[in-house]
Amino acid sequence: MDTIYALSSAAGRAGVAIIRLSGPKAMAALRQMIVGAPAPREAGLRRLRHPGTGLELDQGMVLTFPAPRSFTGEDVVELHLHGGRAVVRSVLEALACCDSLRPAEPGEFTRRAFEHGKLDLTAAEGLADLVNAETDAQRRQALRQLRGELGALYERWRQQLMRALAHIEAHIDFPEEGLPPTLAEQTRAAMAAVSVEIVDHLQDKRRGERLRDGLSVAILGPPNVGKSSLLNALAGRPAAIVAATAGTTRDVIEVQLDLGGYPVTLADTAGLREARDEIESEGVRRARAVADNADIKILMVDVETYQDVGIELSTLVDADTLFAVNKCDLASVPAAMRLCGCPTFAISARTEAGLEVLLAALLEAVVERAGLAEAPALTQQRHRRSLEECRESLASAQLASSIELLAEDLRLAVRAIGRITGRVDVEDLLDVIFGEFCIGK
Ligand SMILES: Nc1nc2c(ncn2[C@@H]2O[C@H](COP(=O)(O)OP(=O)(O)OP(=O)(O)O)[C@@H](O)[C@H]2O)c(=O)[nH]1
Ligand SMILES: [Mg+2]
Repeated sequence: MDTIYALSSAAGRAGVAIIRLSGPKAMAALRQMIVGAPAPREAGLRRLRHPGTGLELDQGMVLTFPAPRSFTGEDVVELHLHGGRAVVRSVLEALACCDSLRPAEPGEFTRRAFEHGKLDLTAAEGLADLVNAETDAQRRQALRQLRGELGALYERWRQQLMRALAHIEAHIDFPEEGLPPTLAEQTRAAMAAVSVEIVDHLQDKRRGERLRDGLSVAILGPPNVGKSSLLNALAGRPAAIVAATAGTTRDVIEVQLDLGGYPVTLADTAGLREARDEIESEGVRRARAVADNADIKILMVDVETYQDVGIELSTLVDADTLFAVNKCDLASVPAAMRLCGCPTFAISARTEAGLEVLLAALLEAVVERAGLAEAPALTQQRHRRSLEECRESLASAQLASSIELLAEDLRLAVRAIGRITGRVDVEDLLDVIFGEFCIGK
């Protein structure tokens, strides 16, 4: 196994930079650069020298984590340096001169941790999500996954199915005896129990994935009602052009918001109407596509014309819709009203009146769709696919005409779950999963 090294803190100028080494030659490399390694897991201030020239490179904290009690399960060395670009560059160059050391690939430290059983695949994904978390709710979800809550759930199901499989397999070895009715009954009950839990887990309306990826909120409506003005007010900056001319916005303009700890992509769209030219027509097509994919839609109408929502807008109404009646600084509207049966808010994008109430409703809608639940939620399409495979195999096992076929289906079900946590042949997945890690890059 090679010994690898990388800058583990962010690139660029900083107070402190951390370079990490992992592998069998990590300690030897360290000894070429310092005099006297500190005791394991104890920080020691040392002068770092170039192993070839002996020139001093920096002085910093050195930490060692002998295998297997380290992040990767290998010997790990951490160098806490002054975070200047030249310091980092010179130490990286010095490490390149050490025997048998090479720079780490993206995700390689975590991949080694996985390969040494320090974390399962869901925890490794949780770690990547934690590093990428932009909002508080994302952070909490990722931390739960890193701690192993999701992995433990899947492992429990896998164990339950493995137990059933073991009983069945014991009987395959003695076919003349046949499957005792009670065992057949118990196996079916065990499979049904796991299946019910999986179906329940899958029926989460993608909440974990939505929180991980961010929710999309689209502002839609006729031209000139103030859609871009609302986007700008919520973004707190003039992201979209606002003008009195109807048909100003042609493209989809997106801004990222942290809404009470939840990541939201807010999209402003072209006004929906019979387009006047080719560009506007494309804008309207894009607006409709955004409407189709949005998790939440804010349909906006003008206070002067709100009573007639129009066919175009009413076809977009569904359970994910809120209405905003804008320009309420110009005319008044009834205190409590519902357009097309949806929650409706009187606002003025210009004076910002009513925006707080609209935002509170939006946050409530976001939490309903992506809020953290009691049980850990799946966060990736990959988990969903494997769980669906597992459920299908269990359904097929329930209908199996022989004990051998039942065992085969059960084996497939166990394997499908095992692939989520990485317990079984996942070589094909590893490059994809760890290739996406950019920790320390
Ligand atoms: N009085 C008043 N005027 C507003 C309000 N919001 C927007 N406006 C004005 O309405 C006009 C259109 O605003 P935009 O935000 O560009 O409207 P839009 O819906 O994005 O329009 P298109 O991009 O053409 O579809 C501009 O002149 C704004 O200043 C409001 O709350 N009150
Ligand atoms: Mg606009």
